[in-house]
This record gives sequence, structure tokens and C-alpha cells, in this order.
Amino acid sequence: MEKATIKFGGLNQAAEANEVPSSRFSFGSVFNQAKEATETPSTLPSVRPVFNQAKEATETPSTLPSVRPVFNQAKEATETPSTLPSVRPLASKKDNKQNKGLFTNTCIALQLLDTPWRSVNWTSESREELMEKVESYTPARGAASEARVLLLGPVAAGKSSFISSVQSVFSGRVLNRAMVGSSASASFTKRLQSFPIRRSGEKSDSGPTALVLCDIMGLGDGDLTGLSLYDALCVIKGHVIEGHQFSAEDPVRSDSMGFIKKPNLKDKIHCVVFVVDATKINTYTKGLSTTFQQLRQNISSLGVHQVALLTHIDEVCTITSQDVSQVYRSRQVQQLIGKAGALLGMATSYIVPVRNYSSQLELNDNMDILLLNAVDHILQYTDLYFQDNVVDYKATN
Ligand SMILES: Nc1nc2c(ncn2[C@@H]2O[C@H](COP(=O)(O)OP(=O)(O)OP(=O)(O)O)[C@@H](O)[C@H]2O)c(=O)[nH]1
Ligand SMILES: [Mg+2]
Repeated sequence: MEKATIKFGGLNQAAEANEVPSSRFSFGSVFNQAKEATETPSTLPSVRPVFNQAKEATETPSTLPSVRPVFNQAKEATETPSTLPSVRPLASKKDNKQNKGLFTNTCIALQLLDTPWRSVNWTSESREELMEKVESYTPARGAASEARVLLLGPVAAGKSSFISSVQSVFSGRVLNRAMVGSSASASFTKRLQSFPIRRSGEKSDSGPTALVLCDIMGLGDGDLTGLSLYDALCVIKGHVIEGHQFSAEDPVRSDSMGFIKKPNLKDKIHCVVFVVDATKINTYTKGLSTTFQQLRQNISSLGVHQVALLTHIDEVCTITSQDVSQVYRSRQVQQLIGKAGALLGMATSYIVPVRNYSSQLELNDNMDILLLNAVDHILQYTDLYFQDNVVDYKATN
């Protein structure tokens, strides 16, 4: 059942993207068969001929016109098996329109869970509350004046976009503050750059919030490209100065210019956010997965908590792309969060989906809410660092 649903989601998206209704119908029939094969074996005999027709239709395009009636047949096989005629006449235009509507509704119902698996309040009040929460945030125990959060992930995962998107929410308009690249193979971001998140509206006069998002080069996947595990750990430990330019051939060394020999709490990273692209979860290499697992072990031993963002969710689920408030009802997104958990070696409760601003020129309340929920999630784990480590830190300094 699950396998069939997965295939269905992907193919349906492809079909919708290409606007080829005939392929929708043929696949719908196949899917119905798979679904019924699992759920109601007793109805199988009536469905089997439908499958054959659909199969033939795929193999021999000349028989394609018969695909529409096949859909009718399959649909009715589910609803009224006793009335099934052996061959259906060609549907009228009106019938086709109705069928298309029903089919679309069926598609939506199959892509969406009945109830969201996480609850989010999608109201403008909630958006305001979340913004105020971030604006009034101060690190626990007065440990530091700001919380430094590092975004780590493969090239083009959306690290810089997330920073820009959060900046945009607080600026009231879409900005490209942290320089966003394209989906090239080499990292667009080369330097360590910190972005204090500004307050919104008139409150911006009272200075930025206590949240600083740090952008960095994309991770390599085990070979000699991208940010190395060693350099990433140097940044987290606080040895690397702002603006340091990373290079695979020139790792951070204790004699590197500006190397911070004895980092203070303010130099260190207090939470790490892994960023992965939902469209690439199935193709990320084993080397990258190993890098993630090694990073997680090393970062955890420093007492730094980690969470993760699943970006590009609009590109894996058509319904979420149209209405981001459906994200926690999307089977596709839920399944990819599970896969992201396996890739990162992380429980799914640490992973949140986001849709970054990429092509939009105007803010969208629901996108803002999802981004702000992600920031809230990050801050919870950032504070654990201050709660866990500050006593030790104060005692030793
Ligand atoms: N549709 C969509 N596009 C996104 C999303 N997030 C990022 N992008 C796009 O993905 C591309 C790469 O985004 P960046 O933010 O530059 O990625 P990065 O992780 O900073 O990449 P490097 O700096 O090269 O390591 C850009 O074209 C973004 O517009 C998203 O959630 N949805
Ligand atoms: Mg970047």
C-alpha cells in the first residue's frame, strides 16, 4: 500500500506538471489495482482486465484512446462492482469533466493525510506571536548576548536561502540578504558570514534580535570538494574568524590568519542546523551520509545540539507548493522527513520542513509561519546548550 502511494505521488506530480491527462488516467487505474490488491482481494477479478488494458495502453500508444474508459471502469469497479459492463462506451465530454474532477479529488485525498501529523496554527496572530517570541529571545542564564547558530549542509541545499528568508520575514519584504546561489555543483558561499536577525518594523531601531544565523560553504561529500569535516568542527569550536574563506586545499590551521586560539562562548556555535534538499534526499551519496554521521558524533561530544531543515518541499509536493499550510498532511513530505532522518542519523522529531523564498517577490503568511516555526524549533535546542554548558563554562573561565 505504502509503496503504491509513493509511486503514485511522484508520477502524479510528473503527470500534472506535463498536463497529460491521459497518463493520469492510465496510472490511476494501475494504482487502483495495486490498492485493491492489498486492501480488498475479493474485488480483484473485476480489476484485473482493467490493468491489462492500462498496461497495453502504455506499451502500445495506438491503443491510448481506450485509456479513458479504463479509468471509468476502474472507478466504478471500486464503487459499484455489480454494474460493471464488459466494455464501456466512450465517455461524453460532460462525463470526462466530471471524471476529471473526481479523479483530481481522489488524487488529492491520496496525497494528503486526513489529519496533519504535526499541528501548526496558521493564523496571522500566530505569525505575530512567533515573531515576538524570536524578537524577545535571550540566551538562557544570561550566558551570552547572542545565540550563534550554524547552518551546515550540502551545496545548494538552501542554507543561504533560509537565512535570507528569515531576514525577509522580519524585514517585511523578500530580500536576498545572505547571497543565494543556484543549484551548481560548487558551493556559492565560500566564507563564514554571520547574520544577526533584525527586529521588525519600528523595533528595528532597538538593534537586532539575539539570534545570529551563520552561513558557510556547502559540505563536501567525502572527497576533496567543499567544506571538510575538520574545518566545520573548527568553526563550531569557535576557532575561525568572521569572513574566513574556506578552501579544500588550505584547511584551517592554528597558524591560519586570525585563528582564535582560546575561543570564548561568544565565538563558539551554540546550535547546528543541518539543511537538506527534499528533492535530493534519494540521490545524496553514501559519502555525504557518512560525513553527517561523523559530524553528528563530534558535534554532540561538544555538547552542541543539532536539528535539521528539509527545504525545497514545494518541489516534491504539488499541493504543498500551492498551499504550504498542507505541509503536515503531505504523505510525500512526511516520507521524505523519514528519509532525511535516516540520512542524518537523526530522529525525525528534530527535523522540520521549510519552504524558502526563492522565486517569490512578496511575503506569504503561511510560508512565514513555517519559517518562524523552524526558527522557534532551532531556538529551543540552542537554549539547551546554554542550560547545559554555561555552569561548566563559567566555572572554567
Ligand atoms: N523552490 C525552492 N527553491 C529553493 C528553496 N531553498 C533554496 N532554493 C533554491 O536553491 C538554490 C540554492 O540555494 P542556496 O540558498 O544558495 O543554497 P546554499 O545551501 O546556500 O548553497 P551553497 O552556498 O552553494 O552551498 C537557489 O536557486 C535557491 O533559490 C526552497 O525551499 N524551494
Ligand atoms: Mg550559500
